[in-house]
Amino acid sequence: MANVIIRPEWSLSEKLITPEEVFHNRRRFLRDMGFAGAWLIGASGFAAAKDNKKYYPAKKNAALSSQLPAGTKSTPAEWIAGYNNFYEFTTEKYYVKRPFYMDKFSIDPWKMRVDGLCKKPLAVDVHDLIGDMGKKGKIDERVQRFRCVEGWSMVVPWTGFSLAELLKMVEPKPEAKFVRFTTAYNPKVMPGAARMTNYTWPYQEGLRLDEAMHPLAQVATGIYGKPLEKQNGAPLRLVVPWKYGYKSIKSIVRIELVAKQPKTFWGIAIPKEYPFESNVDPEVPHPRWSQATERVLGFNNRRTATLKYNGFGKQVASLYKK
Ligand SMILES: Nc1nc2c(c(=O)[nH]1)N[C@H]1C(S)=C(S)[C@@H](COP(=O)(O)O)O[C@H]1N2
Ligand SMILES: [Mo]
Repeated sequence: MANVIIRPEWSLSEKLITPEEVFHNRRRFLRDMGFAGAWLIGASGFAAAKDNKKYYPAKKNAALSSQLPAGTKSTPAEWIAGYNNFYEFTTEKYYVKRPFYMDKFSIDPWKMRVDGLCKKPLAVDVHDLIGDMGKKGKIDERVQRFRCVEGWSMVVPWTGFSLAELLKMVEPKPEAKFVRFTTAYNPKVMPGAARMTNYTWPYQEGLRLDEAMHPLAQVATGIYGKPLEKQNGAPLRLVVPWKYGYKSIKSIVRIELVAKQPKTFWGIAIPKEYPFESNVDPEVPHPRWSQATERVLGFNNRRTATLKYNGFGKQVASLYKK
């Protein structure tokens, strides 16, 4: 994001079609698996992850979906699975998905803590948590235009549950005013994080508590009617559809209720360009480019007007009344 390369449109599609797989070294894979196991506790996930398949595809939630012109199709799945921002692995969007990166990144089991200023802190294997939410009927699908600060978007069917459902479980204390999110960090299997030492790892993000409690703030566990792909932030990530994509932190290991506004990965790196709030707003240009329009990827990169709050003004504008 700090070094955006604008490619000619033809190179986008050409690179997607050309398979550029790098064969991974099996011995190294096994060694790193052992390491990955060390930072994850708990082992109940294996059965649960398999059982959870029954929750996909989930029932559609029209009220929490983007209002798109009738007949709008989702961006072809190869795009969201093949053009990714996940700096822990690489800044090369087309390469994140490669087995070279993804095979060493193990997501089952996956321990996550929800703690801080709350009455009932939680430490769970997320596969158990997903099963729990599924059983309670809290998992739904929301088709939303996902807007990156770089000026592109994709129409994505996200499956998951409202973050509010999870936060209610831990009972936030009155002192809790913000929520901090943290991505897994393991330089052994994250060559980007290992190499780019100028950034402050792990990746972290934050929301105000009232934003986090809005039903549109989603914990996504699936995409295109299936469990999430690793490159999209499996096993569980945030999707905050009225904010720029970098707020939607991937592969979360900790959610913490806090009193003060937390620091964020991009806020630390380039504070002037990535403010904490970061609501989608066509009238507020990024310091280095306009935010008035976006290219909807997967449809000849058609340029479309960007909408305030990414089209969710009716639902969220009241959060920002002064
Ligand atoms: N941990 C982590 N989360 C992240 C990022 C990242 O580099 N690391 N990139 C962000 C950005 S800039 C965007 S646009 C989205 C991209 O999500 P996608 O690859 O699923 O489209 O993830 C966000 N979450
Ligand atoms: Mo982004």
